[in-house]
Amino acid sequence: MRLADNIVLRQLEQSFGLNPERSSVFVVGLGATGLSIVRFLSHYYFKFTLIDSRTQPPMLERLLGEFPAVKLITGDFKSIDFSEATHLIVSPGIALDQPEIKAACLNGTVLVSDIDLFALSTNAPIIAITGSNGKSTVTTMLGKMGQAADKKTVIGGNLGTAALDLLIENAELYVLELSSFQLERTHVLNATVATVLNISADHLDRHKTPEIYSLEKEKVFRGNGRMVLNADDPEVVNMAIQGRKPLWFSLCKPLGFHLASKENCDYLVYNNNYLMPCNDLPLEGKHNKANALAALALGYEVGLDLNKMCLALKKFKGLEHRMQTVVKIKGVHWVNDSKATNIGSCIAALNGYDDKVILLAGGDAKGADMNELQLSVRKNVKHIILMGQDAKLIEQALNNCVPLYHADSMQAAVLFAAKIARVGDTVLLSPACASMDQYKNYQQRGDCFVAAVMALET
Ligand code: UMA
Ligand code: ADP
Repeated sequence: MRLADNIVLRQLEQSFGLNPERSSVFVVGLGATGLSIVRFLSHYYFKFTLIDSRTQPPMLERLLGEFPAVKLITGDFKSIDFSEATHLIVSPGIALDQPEIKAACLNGTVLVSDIDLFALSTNAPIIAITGSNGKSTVTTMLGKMGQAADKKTVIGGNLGTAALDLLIENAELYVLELSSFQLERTHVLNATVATVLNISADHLDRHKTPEIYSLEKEKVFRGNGRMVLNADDPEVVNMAIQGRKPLWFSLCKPLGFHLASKENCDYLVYNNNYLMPCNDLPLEGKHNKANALAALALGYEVGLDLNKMCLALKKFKGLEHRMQTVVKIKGVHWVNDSKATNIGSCIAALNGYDDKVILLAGGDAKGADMNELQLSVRKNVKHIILMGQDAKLIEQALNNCVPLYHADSMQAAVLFAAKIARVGDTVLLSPACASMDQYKNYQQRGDCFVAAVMALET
């Protein structure tokens, strides 16, 4: 439920000293998050100034349509006087070490996130999901599970719809996907149940070291809610907090939600209860069994019925751009895994195959150490075709472990892959890199791959 306005206002004052009459709020960033914050602050009649470093921020037109009188400043942060602000609400895309933001915080300006505002506005249960990979898949699985259990379930956050735009009167369950960027600036989440699905290096251009990245993810457990932890990931195991007995999930240990065999068939199991055969999961890959176990554990902690959750899993066919079979042409499988934007997801994809993969990879490596790819590439890949700004970096890291080629466009990469592929091979786009060096986003990159593959048929 959305809390009554007077309660929300009292909580904002108590937690952050935020007050519509006295506070001068700077909202930094006009993307999806910025617009949702504007809607929220306007609802409570706050005084605020909106700032974006871009001259044409993406939500400008919508903002002016909804709030024609809003005070908006665009341009370099250097030219903006942040000293007027009592509070800063900074969008996740903006690094907190920007000199102007850092200076304001050092001078006592209070930093608040959209997730903080969300958490103080509802008393419905919140499931909070983070990790390096699988967040969107598990968030969506839980959305389906909540629906199957007849609960008004609302999903979003990093998944797409900004958290504050999810607030509705009759919500019975919120499922939030949270990124390290969102968590680093969040103070009062206190989720009913939270998880870190796994940790592999990502976003090191922003967080600088793997240790800092991991600490930001761990903030998902702030508060005193239940913890769901991956028993197979040593970094996640270390996140267990004394006095808060975690519920585990595991692919290889008989703990909490896990896998076990019966009559030569693998099952998803909880407490000796064989919930469903793994063969009934429509999703490919071992990592998706881990995702299903995590989703079951999270749903269980908010009281969803196990049988209804299993029914939802049986129907869930997965999200676009994640290990999606595009087509089979002349005995060659073409698979779109454009959402593999870091090393961990690319390795998970490769582990699902034998050694007959032609891998298309590359893009913006975000500061990651690409040496970690070498083992899986050596084991599962027969040719690799590299694209994008960090192609050379990957080439150096792979140290000639497989035949390697460069392509200057997706079309060229697909044409070349088609030329060298043999019956039984899989051509896999799983870039291990972000897409923004060449595309608007991973969806556009995946669409471009699919279009190039489909053009082969004609
Ligand atoms: N930017 C500027 N100047 C500004 C403000 C932003 O250049 O003044 C740039 C940022 O550097 C960034 C881009 O604009 O490159 C978008 O940033 P934003 O904070 O305005 O983004 P939003 O539109 O609010 O979207 C954000 C999340 N984006 C990021 O964290 C970069 C979305 O996740 C999320 O869906 C949305 O809030 C709603 O919660 C996207 C994402 O790429 C999918 N997330 C990363 C990931 O999944 O790896 C973390
Ligand atoms: P996220 O939201 O964390 O980016 P997604 O569910 O969108 O996660 O999947 C992103 C990529 O990670 C895809 O390439 C997908 O195949 C892969 N992936 C999904 N779940 C896992 C997992 N548990 N471990 C490793 N990789 C995974």
